[in-house]
Amino acid sequence: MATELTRIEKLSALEILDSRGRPTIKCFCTLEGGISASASVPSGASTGGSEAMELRDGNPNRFRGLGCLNAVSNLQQVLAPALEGESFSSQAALDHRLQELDGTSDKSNLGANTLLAVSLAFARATACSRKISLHQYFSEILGVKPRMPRLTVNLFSGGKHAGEQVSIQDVLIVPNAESIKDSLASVYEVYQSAADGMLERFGMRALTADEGGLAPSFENSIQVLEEACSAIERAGLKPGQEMHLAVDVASSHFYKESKYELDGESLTGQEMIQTLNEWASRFPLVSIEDGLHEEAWEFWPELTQALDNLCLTLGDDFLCTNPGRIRRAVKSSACNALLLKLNQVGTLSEGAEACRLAREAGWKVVVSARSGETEDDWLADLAFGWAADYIKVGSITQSERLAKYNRLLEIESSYD
Ligand code: 2PG
Ligand code: MG
Repeated sequence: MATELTRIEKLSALEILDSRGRPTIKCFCTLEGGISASASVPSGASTGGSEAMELRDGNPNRFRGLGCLNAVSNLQQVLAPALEGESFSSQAALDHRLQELDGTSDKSNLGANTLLAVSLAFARATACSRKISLHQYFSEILGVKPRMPRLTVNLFSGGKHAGEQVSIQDVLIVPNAESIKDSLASVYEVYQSAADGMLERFGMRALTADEGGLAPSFENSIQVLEEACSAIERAGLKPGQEMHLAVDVASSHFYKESKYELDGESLTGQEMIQTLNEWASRFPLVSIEDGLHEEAWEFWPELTQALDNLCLTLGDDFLCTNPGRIRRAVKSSACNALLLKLNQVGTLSEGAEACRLAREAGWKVVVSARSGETEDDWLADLAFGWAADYIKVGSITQSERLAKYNRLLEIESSYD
């Protein structure tokens, strides 16, 4: 069978705003035949040091340096002239060309945001032209059978997403339900009972953080985990049965001078592992994300061992969806689950490689949004198409998050 070629007719870009009101980039891709589609990219706040570079203008007089006009111009002045009129046999061929045009390993020339916008807009346009859904297109890239992920939903926020009133970044609830529809119904109950609980305890309805999680002035991390369990119980559900928890410790962000500054204490790597083991023994956690500093390679295998049989050891800032780091972590048994964020690496195909490596090692995969999101919903198709074990989108209260949950509902209903 001859390989089908997809010819790019036109590429253009626009600077738009994300859920924090910061600029990001949206790409429009038109293929031969006139089919056109767009995609926008998200942006993180608690980023890992090995993430591909997100290009920002750096002009302090405009969006405090966060503008994306240079990314837009790279797309329109560099990528568009190089790619318009070119035909590609696959997503991998396009992504390879994007990497080549950038010419750096960390995408610091044209920007990972610029490249990912093109990669995704091309994916969506190609899926449209082939009259298949985006998730089917994604699943073909990886050659896996689509499957609904389990939801992990931000309930309480701290760390960099909430002004650091408590050290840890997220406590998430993980419904154990048959469907996305039922999962969201039980998440709603727990979210509302958590909000009621916060009103009683703190005398005011808790303000929400970047991803819509509740962010009251908790005293310490244990209190956040305890309140999450109470909220589950108040909602009439059983923690550890109908609803589990997950935690994103994001510990690189409170690691100062070789110590973890957790809840007013200075902990060594060893003490941190001990603490996380205690949390996993006491609370119904399915995963602990970034429990240790992203460069503490020597301690990660020990953490994974300490959490074995209790919960997953999940790497976000630690791995940065970077195939090289994933290979190293597999080799040293440093963790057993990958948090996958496409903009950490820059193209769809490199994200697919990261996912493949994790699967080959027998790891679990969590497809994740960023704290700065747009109303685009490709993440839902990605999680389903790549058969992620979990999806991490944030809370259920802001439209940039709901776009993804609602898309999952749509996908689910199309399989009824
Ligand atoms: C994380 C993400 C999403 P950010 O740390 O997992 O919660 O945050 O996008 O700010 O890196
Ligand atoms: Mg994280």
